[in-house]
Amino acid sequence: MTRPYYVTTPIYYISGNPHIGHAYTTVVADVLARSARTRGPAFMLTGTDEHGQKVANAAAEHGKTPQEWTDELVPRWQALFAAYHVEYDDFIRTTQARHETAVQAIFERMRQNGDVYLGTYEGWYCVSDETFWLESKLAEGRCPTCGREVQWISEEDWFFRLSKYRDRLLAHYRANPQWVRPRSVYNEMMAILEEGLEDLSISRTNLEWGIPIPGPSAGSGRGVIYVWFDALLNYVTALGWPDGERFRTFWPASVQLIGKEIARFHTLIWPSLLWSIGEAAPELVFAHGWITVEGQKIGKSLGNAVDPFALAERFGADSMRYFLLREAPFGSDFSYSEEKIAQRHNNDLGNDLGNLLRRTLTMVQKYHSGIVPEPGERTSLSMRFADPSTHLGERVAGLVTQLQFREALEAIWELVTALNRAIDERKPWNLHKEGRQHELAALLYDLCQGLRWLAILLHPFMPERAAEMWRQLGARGRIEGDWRQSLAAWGDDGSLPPGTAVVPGDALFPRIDLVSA
Ligand code: ME8
Repeated sequence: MTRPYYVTTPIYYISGNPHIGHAYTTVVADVLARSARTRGPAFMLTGTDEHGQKVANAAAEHGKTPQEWTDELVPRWQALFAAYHVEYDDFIRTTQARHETAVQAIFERMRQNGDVYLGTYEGWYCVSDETFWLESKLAEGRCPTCGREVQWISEEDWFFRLSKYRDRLLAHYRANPQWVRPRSVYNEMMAILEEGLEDLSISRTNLEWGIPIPGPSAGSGRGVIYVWFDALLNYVTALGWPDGERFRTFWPASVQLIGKEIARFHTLIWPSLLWSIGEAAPELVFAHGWITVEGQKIGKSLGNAVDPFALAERFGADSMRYFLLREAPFGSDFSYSEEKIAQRHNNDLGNDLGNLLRRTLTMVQKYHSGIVPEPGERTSLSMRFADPSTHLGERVAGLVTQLQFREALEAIWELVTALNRAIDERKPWNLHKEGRQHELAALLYDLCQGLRWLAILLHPFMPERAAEMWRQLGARGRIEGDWRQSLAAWGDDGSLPPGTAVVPGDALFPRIDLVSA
């Protein structure tokens, strides 16, 4: 049996409206989860990071209490993910009791095992990134990550003994060179490790919006737990750490997706926190690149946020999902523009895929009374795509598991191209004219089976449009079923048998003209 699969996204700060970057990571996680569900149990987690100075400031600017503010904004994130056809298994809010109680228990356990101790912190703090910085790391006196001003903080704080875990981290990195990807991020983290690690301040004295420090000072206004300590733990509190059934089933995570700017937290601090409570590190942390506009990372505070709802509305959520996964090798930065999205939508999706379905169904109607014909002899298409040694389903599953989404879509497009070519070369209209009914029927059967395969293979990427393909083909049963069964053979698995009536409908990807739009 396949090991249960667990994929997470970062939990997002709700200091403003969500943007396309938030949709991006969450869509990628959804593709992984949907793909994993075709093989066995899978669990996808996303959510919101609601504590900290940054969220407290945003609430204050809007004349709200932080709780009012977050309660108001959380539905926007949930609506965003629904608008992008994301089906998460759980959505964690760090203000939920299940999270706060577990975080306090973990803090307490670490205080007992000596990994958490009281000390004095003096240094710089970036509110926007909720990050402590050493003077030597500042860039011309500003935050080296976001370039904003930093604040001088001097307070008595609780510390986590991060330095203690340096050797174990080094050993873990050396023994598992694939545990942080891509390689550039792995190398960057190794360089930090080789320099050495300082203990981490994990409380904030002058902040009220957070999880109270447990123990003797609890509730006495003597400070809250540092937002990153609180936030990182969401990945296990959501599963019911320490003894929830989900935790026992799904931990350690198969893949934790993050943007590269938060790699340090997830690949140095996070495993150390886990080890401190006797848990295993995740199998893989993948730090992906940024969506940029004119070379700048898209982000609310940089003022170049594009409205992700408007984009899904305009191009269709599945076309956006396709664009996000197809545009660049996963891991790299890529720039966003409406022209590029429109091109992918019109060319790859409209011309290649949408027309293939439309042409095929029109011919099945015209030449075969709208009924899927009987298969002919074994054909070159089935040999090319369904042979065990070159099986397209296996290749795609392998590429998705490796997070090579662009390559997986390119592999799927080999089938799209081959089916289009079969139509262009074999010219069904001539076969019909020449009365070669048997050949014509065999070709139409092949095209229908090819499209059945495409709907199944594309389902994790474009769930709604793939389901519409499935519907128009007249296919029965579950499109999201076990690939080993549904793609076992080129021919029929019972979902699209000869005699099925096809149900042609509207164009899958109606053309979008940017100028007149
Ligand atoms: O960092 N391109 O939250 P956040 C690609 N709360 N992905 C992007 C992106 C862009 N331009 N902008 C944002 C936080 N993202 C913390 C995380 S986790 C325990 C706590 C995505 O709201 C990307 O996944 O700033 C990035 O890491 C995340 O949103 C940051 O979201």
